[in-house]
Formats: sequence, C-alpha cells, structure tokens
Amino acid sequence: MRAAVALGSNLGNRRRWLELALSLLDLPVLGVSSIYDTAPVGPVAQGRFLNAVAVVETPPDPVGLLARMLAVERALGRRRLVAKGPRTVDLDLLLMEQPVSGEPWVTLPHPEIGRRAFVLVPLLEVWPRQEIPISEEVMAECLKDAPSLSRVSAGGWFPPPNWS
Ligand code: PH2
Ligand code: MG
Ligand code: MG
Repeated sequence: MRAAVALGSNLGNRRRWLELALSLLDLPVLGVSSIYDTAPVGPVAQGRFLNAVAVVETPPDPVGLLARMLAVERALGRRRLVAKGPRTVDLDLLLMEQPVSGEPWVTLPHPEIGRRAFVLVPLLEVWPRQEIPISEEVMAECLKDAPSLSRVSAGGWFPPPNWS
C-alpha cells in the first residue's frame, strides 16, 4: 500500500539526514518530491528546514509504519538532540491509500496537509491531487505561501548517486 511521508530537517547536514532517514526506513521508495528550503513555521525560533515528501510502499498497517518512522527518528535524532531544540529529522505520516468500497482512497489526512505549504507543495508532486482529501478552497489558501519555498533539489534525489 502506498503511503506519503513528510521529511523535515533543520540541524546539521540537513540533506544527509533526509537521505539517511529514507534509507533507514527500509521500504521501497516509489517517488520523492523536490527538496525545499523553508523558513521555520511555528512558535519556536529555529533554523531553516529542508522539507520533502516521499511515497513508500508499506504493509497496510499505519501503526506499524508509524512505529518504524519513530524508530528512524530516534536512531537519527537522539544523539544531537538538545531539550526542546530543533530535530535532525522529523518524519510525519501524511496519507495512506486505503481501498474502501464506495469510498475515496484516502484516509489519515495529516492536519498539516492543508495548513503548511512546505507539506502540500511537495505532496502535490508525488500524490494525485484528486486523492488529497482537502477542499480546493483550503488548497488554494495554503498554496498562497508556495512562493516562499525555495526549491533546492529536483525530485529523484533518492537514492544519492554514491549510495552504497
Ligand atoms: N516542522 C515543525 C515546525 N516548523 N517549519 C518548517 N518550515 N518545516 C518543518 O518541517 C517544520 C516547521 C515541527 O514538526
Ligand atoms: Mg512535523
Ligand atoms: Mg513529527
């Protein structure tokens, strides 16, 4: 089953954290969005993020996938973690396809999807627009912030060319 996972990093070698996280997730990667350099959103003053969205093939078990994502965050984050400080890697489960008879294929809409351009813009690169469960109005409002995102890598950056 396809799942969309948001990746974020604002500490150290941010690009490397994204690559490592996706590698350690150890699931077939069906696609990766471009990578965007984004201003921090929210109350905590912190450095700029790199954000991207990956589509992975996963068993149809959201809880198992979340546990796997948390294990990767721990493996990559704990070592450098300062209390309440920025994180090396943040993985958020955005969407999973779910075949429900007579129903749309999507569930699990992560609340950030319609609120954060740094989530929605890369998601739109890798997930069919009509399968993203937010209204056109919400989408249009959220996309007003799209020009603030700085695209730093085109899709297809994973796996890196020198990956061993
Ligand atoms: N993640 C946060 C808080 N703020 N800002 C940007 N630009 N990108 C993020 O991934 C992000 C954030 C908490 O998860
Ligand atoms: Mg997050
Ligand atoms: Mg998170």
